[in-house]
Amino acid sequence: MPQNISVPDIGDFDSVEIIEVLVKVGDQIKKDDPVVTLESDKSSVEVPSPFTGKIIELNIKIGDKVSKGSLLATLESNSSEVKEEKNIKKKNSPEVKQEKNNPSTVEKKREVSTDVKKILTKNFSEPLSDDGDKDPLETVEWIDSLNAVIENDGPSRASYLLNKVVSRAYTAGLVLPDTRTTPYINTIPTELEVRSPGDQNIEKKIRAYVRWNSAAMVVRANKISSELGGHIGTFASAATLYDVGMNHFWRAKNKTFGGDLIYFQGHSAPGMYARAFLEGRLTEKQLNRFRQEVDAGGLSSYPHPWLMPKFWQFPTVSMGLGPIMAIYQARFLKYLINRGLLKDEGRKIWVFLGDGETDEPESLGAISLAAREKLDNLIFVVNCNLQRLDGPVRGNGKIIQELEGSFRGAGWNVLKVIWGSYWDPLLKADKTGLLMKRMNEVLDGEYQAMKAKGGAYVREKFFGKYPELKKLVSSMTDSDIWKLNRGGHDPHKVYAAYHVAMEHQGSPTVIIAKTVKGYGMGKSGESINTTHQQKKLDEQDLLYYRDRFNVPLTDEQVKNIEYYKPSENSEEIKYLKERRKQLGGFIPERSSLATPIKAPPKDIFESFMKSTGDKEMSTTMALVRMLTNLLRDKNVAPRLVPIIPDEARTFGMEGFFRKIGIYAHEGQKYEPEDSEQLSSYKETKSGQVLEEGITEAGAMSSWIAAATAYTNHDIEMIPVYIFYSMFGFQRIGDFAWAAGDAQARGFLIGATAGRTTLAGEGLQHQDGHSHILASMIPNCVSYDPTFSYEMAIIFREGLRRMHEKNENIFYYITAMNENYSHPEKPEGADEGILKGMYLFKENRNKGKIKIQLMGSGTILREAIAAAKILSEEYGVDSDIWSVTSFNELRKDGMEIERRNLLNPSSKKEKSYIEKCLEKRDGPIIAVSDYVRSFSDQIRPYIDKPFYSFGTDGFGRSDTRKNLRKFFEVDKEHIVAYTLSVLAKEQLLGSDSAEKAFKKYNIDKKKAFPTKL
Ligand SMILES: Cc1ncc(C[n+]2csc(CCOP(=O)(O)OP(=O)(O)O)c2C)c(N)n1
Ligand SMILES: [Mg+2]
Repeated sequence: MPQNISVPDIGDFDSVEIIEVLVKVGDQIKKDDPVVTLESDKSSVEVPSPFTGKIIELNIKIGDKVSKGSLLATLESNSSEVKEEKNIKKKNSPEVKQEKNNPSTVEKKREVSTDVKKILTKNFSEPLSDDGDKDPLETVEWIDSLNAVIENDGPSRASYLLNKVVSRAYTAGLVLPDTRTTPYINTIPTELEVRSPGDQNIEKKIRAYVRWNSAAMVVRANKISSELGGHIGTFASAATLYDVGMNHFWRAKNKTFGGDLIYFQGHSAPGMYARAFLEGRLTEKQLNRFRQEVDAGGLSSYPHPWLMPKFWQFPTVSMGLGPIMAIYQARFLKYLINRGLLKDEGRKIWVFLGDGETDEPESLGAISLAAREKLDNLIFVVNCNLQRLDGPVRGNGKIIQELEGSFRGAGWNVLKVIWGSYWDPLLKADKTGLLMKRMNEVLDGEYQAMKAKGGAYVREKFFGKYPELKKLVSSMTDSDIWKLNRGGHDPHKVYAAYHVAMEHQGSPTVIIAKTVKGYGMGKSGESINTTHQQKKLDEQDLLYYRDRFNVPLTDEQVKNIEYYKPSENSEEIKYLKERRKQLGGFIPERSSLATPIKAPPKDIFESFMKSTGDKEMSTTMALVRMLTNLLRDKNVAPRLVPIIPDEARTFGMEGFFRKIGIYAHEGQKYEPEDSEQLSSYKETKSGQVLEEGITEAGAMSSWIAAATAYTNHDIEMIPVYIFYSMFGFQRIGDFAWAAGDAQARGFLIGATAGRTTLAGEGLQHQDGHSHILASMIPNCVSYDPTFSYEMAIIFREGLRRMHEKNENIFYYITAMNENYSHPEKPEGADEGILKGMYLFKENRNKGKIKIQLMGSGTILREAIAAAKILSEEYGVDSDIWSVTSFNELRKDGMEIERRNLLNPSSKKEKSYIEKCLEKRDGPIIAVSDYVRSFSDQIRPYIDKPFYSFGTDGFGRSDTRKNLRKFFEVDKEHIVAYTLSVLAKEQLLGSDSAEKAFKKYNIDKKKAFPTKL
C-alpha cells in the first residue's frame, strides 16, 4: 500500500533547504534509512523513512525548500510494518519496557542488598557504654530483639524491619544519626572474610623481595646522581595491596580474554619494576637504569606509555587524572559492550590512588557518574597511609571516614580495610564497644604519630585513654602491641576485600585501605612527615630494612645495595610465575591487536571540494555534514564516537540524537518532551553519541578512553570530541598531555573558535591561543582551516594517518561558527593544505609592489578582502596564502633548520615555507584570529621582512566587525598596516599609510589591546 514520506516536525525551522536526496525511484529502502538531508542556517539533519518499502515517487529535488508536512516521497510498503510503527509511537519504546522488567536488573538489586544484610549480622550482645544512655536495659531489649530476628528470621527480615523503623522515625520527625559513615572498623566482618587460597609463606617472601628490590633500585639511582630522585615510601605502604592483586585477581590480556586494566598509582612505579624483575621481564641492567631514559633501555620515572610502550598502559602520575580517566574507561568499556562491539567478559578496571590524591577535584569529580552508570566493572583502591607529601592528609580528622562519606553518598559500594588480623581477637573481646569508640575518636594526626613512635607509645596514647582498654592489652608486650597491623598490610584482609569487590554487582566499589607510609623503613621513614621525599637510605637503614623483611642478603651484599632474586628453580619464582600463568600473563603489558579501519572513499568528501555558491555555511556545519556522510560509510560509521559536552545544539549536531542515538545504559525510561520531532532526544542502550553533560574533564576522559581503545580493547575507534575551543586545551590541558603520553588517536574539534569569531560571548569564551597550547604537545597535529574543502582534506588525512596507518598522533582542528560562502578548492592545493600553507590566490593587477599575505581561519577572509582593496586602490599586488597550520609549518622549519646546522658542509635543505616563498617577492604580512605568537612561530624560517597581526589581549563581547577592529585584524587595519610596512621597508612613501589610517578612522592613540 502506498505511503507518504513527509517532513516530520523539525522544531522551530521553516522553509529549510534540501541539500541531498539520498534515494531514487525504484530504491528498496528500510525503515530509518535516510531519504533526504535538510540544512538550516545552523545544522544539517537527515530525514529517515518511517517505513520499509520501495520508492515509487519522488516529490522534491536538491535546493527545494520544505517545512513540516511537506511531501518528500511516496513508497510502496507492506501494511503490517505501518501498524507496528504506529504502535511504537504511542507507547514507550520496547527497549524501555524490557529494561523495566529485565530479570537481571532485579537480580542485581537483590545481590546488593545481600551485602548490606551480611554486614548487619555484626552484632553486639551488650549495650554500648558511656554514651548518655538513660535506660541501658531498654537498649539491651532493643538490641536483643534485633539479634533474635537475625538469628530466627534471617538478615533479610531484620533489615526489612529496620527499614520500616527508620521510615517511621523520619515521618515522626526524629533526628536520625548521620549515616554517611559507619564505625571506624572493617566493613567485612571477620566471619565473612573469604580466605586467600595462596601460600602465605611464599607470598610473604615474594613481597619482601619486591619491597627490597624496589627500594634498592631507587637508592642505587640516587647513588648515580641525586638528580634522579624516586620514591620508596609510597610503594612500601602499598606493597600488599599490589601483591594480592598480582597473585590472585588481575587477569592479563591474552588470546582468550581482554584483560583487566590496572591504573597504578604513578609514584609506586618502582614496585612494578621490582616485580617484573622477579618475573624475568626486566633485567638487573634495566633496574640500574631507573630514571635514566635518555639512552634506550632505561626505566621511566613513572608510568609513561610513550616512553615504555610495551609496558605501561596508563599515565597516572599527574594526580587526579588516573581516577577520572579510569571511571570513563569503565564507562567506555560498557559502551562498547552495549553497542555490540565487544564481548562482555566481566573485565574489571582497577584504580590505585593515594589518599592525598583525593584532594584533586578530578579524583572525586566523577564518582557520582560512576554510580549513576552502575559501573560494577570499576574498583578503586585508595591507599590511605594518612600522609601526602608534606604531612598528614587530614591530621585533624579521618580521611577514611571522609572518603567513606563521599563515596557512600555518591552510591558506591564502600569496603573499609582498616585493621589487620592481629586486631581481631581484641575486637572480639571488646564486649562494650569501647575499643571501637576509641578507634573512632583518634584522629589521623595521632594515628600517624603512633606508627612513628612504637608500641609503648601506642599502649599509653591509644589504649591508655580508658582503663578498660589498658586492661584489654595488659597481657601484651610492647612489641605485641606494635605488631597490631593495619588492614592494608594484611594479605588476608586485602584478599577478602578484593574478593567482595570482584563479586559485587550493580555499583562501583571503593576499597579504602589503611596503611603506613614508609612501612618497614623504621626511623628512616616510617610514618614520619618527610617519608615521601626519602630516596636515600644509609647503611644502617638498609640493614634494618633487610632484617625487617628477612631478605636473605649478607651485610656485604646490603652494603653494595645488591638486588635479591632467588634462582629460577626456587619455590618463590616458580610460585610467582605460576600465579601469573593462571591469571593469563603478565601485568602491566601494553599491546595492540586492533585491525586498522579502511579510510573512506574520496567521494564521501567530494561535495566539499566544490564552491558553495551563494550558500553560506560555517566550517562547523561543514564538519557536521562530513560526519553525517561518514555515518554512511560501513567501515567508519560504527567506529565513530561523537563526544559532546552539553553543546550539541550549539554546534548544529542535534541531528545525531535521533539518527544514531545518545548512549544511555538503561535506555530511555521516559518519553522525551520532543518525541514527535525529527531531532528528538533519543537515549538508547546502543546509542553512539556520548552526551557528557557539562564536564570537559569527563568528556576528555571519554575521548582518551576511545582514543586508546586500539590498545586497551584491541578495537580501533574514531573519537571526535567537539567543544567550545576556549574550554579545550586551556581547561583540560593536562589531560591532553596525558593523551599524548597514552598515544591517543582521534579528533579534538575546537568549535566556535577564534577570538573575534565567537563574537558575543565575551572574555572567558573567546579563544585566541588554543593553537599555541596544542602546538606544545609533540604528537598533536593541529589545523586552523578556513574553507570546507580544507576541513575535508584535513579530516580525511587524519582518518588515514591515525586509523588506517595507525600513527600515534591526534588531531586538533578548529571550526568556526561564522557563516560564509566557500570557494572551490584551488587545483593542486591538497598537499599544501596538509603541510600548512598553499597559494590561495595571486592578485596580479599590474601593481608595481608585491606583498605576501598570509591568513588563517576566518581572518584569511579579511586578508582576501584587504588584498582586493590594496590591489584596486593602492596598486599593491599580493600572493594570498591560506595558512592551515602555523604549527605544522613550524615543526617542519625546526626540523630542517636542525638538519642544516648538523650538516654544515652539505647542501642546504629547504623548509616547506622556504620552498613556497623562494620565488615570491615582497614583505610578509601574517594575520590570524589568534595571538601573534601563533603566526610568529614561522618567523625564524623566513628570510623576508615579516610582520604578524593577531588578537593579543582579553576578548570581550561585541559584533565581529567591532571586535576585529578592536584587535586590528579587520581588512581596514590589514590594508593600513600593510601600507605602513611598505613604508618601513622603503617600498612606498609613508603618506599612503597615513591617509589610510585617516580614511579608516584608526585611532593611533588607542592603547595596545593587551592593556585594555
Ligand atoms: C597534579 C599533581 N600535583 C602534585 C604532584 C606531586 N606529588 C607527587 S606525590 C605527592 C603526594 C601524594 O600523596 P598521596 O596521594 O597521599 O600518595 P602517597 O605517596 O601517600 O601514597 C605529590 C603532591 C603530582 N604528582 N601531581
Ligand atoms: Mg598518602
